[in-house]
Amino acid sequence: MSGLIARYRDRLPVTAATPIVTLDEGATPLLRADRLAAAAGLRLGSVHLKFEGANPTGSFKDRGMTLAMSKALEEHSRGVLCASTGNTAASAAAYSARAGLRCVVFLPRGAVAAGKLAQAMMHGAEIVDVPGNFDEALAAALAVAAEQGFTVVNSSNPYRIEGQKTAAFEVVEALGRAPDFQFMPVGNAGNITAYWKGYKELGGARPKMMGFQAAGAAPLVLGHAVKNPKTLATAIRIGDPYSRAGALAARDESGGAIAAVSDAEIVAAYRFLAREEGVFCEPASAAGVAGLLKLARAGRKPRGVVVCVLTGHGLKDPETAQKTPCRRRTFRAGRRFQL
Ligand code: AN7
Repeated sequence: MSGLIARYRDRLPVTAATPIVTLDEGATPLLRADRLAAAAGLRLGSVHLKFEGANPTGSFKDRGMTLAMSKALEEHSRGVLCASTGNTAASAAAYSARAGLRCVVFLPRGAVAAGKLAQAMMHGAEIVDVPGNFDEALAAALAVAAEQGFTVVNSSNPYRIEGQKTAAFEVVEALGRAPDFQFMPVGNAGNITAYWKGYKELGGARPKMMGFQAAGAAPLVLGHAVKNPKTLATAIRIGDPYSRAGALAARDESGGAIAAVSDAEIVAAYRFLAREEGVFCEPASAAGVAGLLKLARAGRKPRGVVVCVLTGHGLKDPETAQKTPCRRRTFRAGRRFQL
């Protein structure tokens, strides 16, 4: 049996009776990123990218979804439900297709990238358009699920966090030690909570957890919810994170920080990774790298081994990608073409 439940069975809440729903998620690349290291003024070999876009549906959500869906089947759930900025919906749709469970996704209208919506549709999820933002969609989803007995597969589901903590195990296996710093985006704050749980369970050294929110959607930086969150990084356009407490604990217990980066900084990091490292992630995923470059520019360079988590694949959001400047010409037959 493949997949991360098989690999980490002894550290996950499964039994012989749990039917495993898997798409062989996890085991994603940890890539050395020397051009990024150079751009940040850090030692070559010290910066690595955990490319979660290599998961089966193109995001880290698959780590939590394999476990959440397996437990939903074990518990004879009627169906699963989530609110989503897109990636949770895409992952829930794929895993519920495999499980044979009904899947309902509450989506903030007009705020989900095209690739993610396409995935949810293809995998047969039922889509509920919410005229409002993600926070409103999540409140609606939680209320409907509680009333009608559906399993919520947002990161309020503890199995999501359990599955996602395995990414920390993989980072430590690949490096042979824990990194000194981990940079990552923060939206609903489940993932930073999960990584921190994973590092703590391993015992030993732990990284300082460096979380980055988009400046227009930075409730954890401001210390209060944001009513109308705004950012081009739609995955993290979240004003009232569910796992706020987990994120603040990760920050404080690790001696890390949660800070904001502007959309311009996110886009610059997103393009840099694609052009200089050959790694195409979605805009939200570049927030951690944007944070690393911003701190380095301010003379606050992290010392030691750095891991940046790239949470989702760039193909998720073709609209943003296609706004990137590109040298493009028309070929005319019969005319000389100068390279
Ligand atoms: C690419 O899919 O919230 O801090 O509904 O898709 O654990 O929320 C996605 C979040 C980072 C933030 N990067 O992670 C959803 C959703 C990408 C994401 C995050 C998301 P959390």
